Amino acid sequence: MLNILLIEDNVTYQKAIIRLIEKEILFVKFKVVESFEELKHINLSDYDIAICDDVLLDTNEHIQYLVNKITTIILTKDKSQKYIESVLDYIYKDDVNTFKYLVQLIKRFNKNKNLKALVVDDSKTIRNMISKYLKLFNLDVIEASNGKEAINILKNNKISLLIVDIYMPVMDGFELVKFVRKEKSFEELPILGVSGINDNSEAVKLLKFGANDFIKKPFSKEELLIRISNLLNLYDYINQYKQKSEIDPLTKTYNRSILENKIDSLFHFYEKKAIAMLDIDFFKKINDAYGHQVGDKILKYFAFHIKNTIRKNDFVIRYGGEEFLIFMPNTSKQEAYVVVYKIKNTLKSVDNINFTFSCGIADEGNTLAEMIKIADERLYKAKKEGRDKIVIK
Ligand code: GH3
Ligand code: MG
Ligand code: MG
Repeated sequence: MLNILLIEDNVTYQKAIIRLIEKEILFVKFKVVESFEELKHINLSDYDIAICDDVLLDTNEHIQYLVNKITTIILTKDKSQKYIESVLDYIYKDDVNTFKYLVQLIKRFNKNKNLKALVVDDSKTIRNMISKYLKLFNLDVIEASNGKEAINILKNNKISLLIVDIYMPVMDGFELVKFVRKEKSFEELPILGVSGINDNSEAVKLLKFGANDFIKKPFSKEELLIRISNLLNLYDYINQYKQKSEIDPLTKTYNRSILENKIDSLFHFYEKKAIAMLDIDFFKKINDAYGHQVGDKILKYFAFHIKNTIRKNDFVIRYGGEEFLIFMPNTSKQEAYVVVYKIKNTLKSVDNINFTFSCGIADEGNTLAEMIKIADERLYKAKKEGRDKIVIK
């Protein structure tokens, strides 16, 4: 839930802003305040962001009271941007289009709460300034003073945005971007380059190494935030789309495309890993006897039950119609057996129809394809030996 404090006495503006934002953000709550007197009685820490008409809080003291405690967007007719350093942004009331911008800004602010940015710059002053802006924008921020530090942080944190300076001691921005792009593409980590150099060819070089955008010092806060918004919006969009294309609509498990896109690289990342292939027994007979819809219900339950039993780091993939693959990192086949045995032991009937499955497990094989093949052969063996069995040899 996003809690917005709207400090505005004009009812037309109030309504327009609330309507526009409610249309775009599902879980949002507004509190409208119409004077500073009223504002003083509000507990500001109950709110995520304030949208404030600068005529209502006309003195410096009033504005400071607000911006010291909460991220604020100023609504104004005055173009002086007096408080730009301490507020998130200015929205001009004389232009209808800026209200659309306000909605986009709030939307981005809301999504940023789950994201972490890494700011890499050897200048503490620049780092602090960028961090301050990003925090106002609701991003979590970690700082590093060179590429090497950044790589260590990237190893241990889920970072969604990397901001890099070019020239730094120990390891510069070029080296850092090259290193990051060896394993992470844009949809995993967008990169924004920052530099004070007046020579454009340096920026171009960084872009060629894989940075996605570039901003030259000195830059305004507005410019930085807009470029960050653009990168993160694209990043979200691609990931939402990708997620949809990787999920099987019936069982909500991954489909086979994830084997190539993700599991293959994880396979080589983990030294120890196991694969289990599970296939429902005589599923055709179940379909024939009770109908396809009942069959679907069993498939959904089976997938749900597997997901409920396995660990957070395991992956379930719908490998075929009624065949599921579980990829288990840091797991031997004996340990995988325990997990699959638990799945088997706690399996329930669906609409009073009992069903069983057979399973083959492998932790041998030098490639993903090889390990799948071995597990599949064991599954076949389990079927041949009478079904309702788990085979690991
Ligand atoms: P076995 O024990 O040897 O695995 O026998 P089986 O009948 O389970 O295997 P077979 O491969 O002969 O048949 C699989 C059946 O699964 C046939 C197919 O119609 C059914 N099936 C595949 N996808 C779906 C689905 O999405 N929904 C339903 N209801 N059935 C499906
Ligand atoms: Mg089957
Ligand atoms: Mg089958």
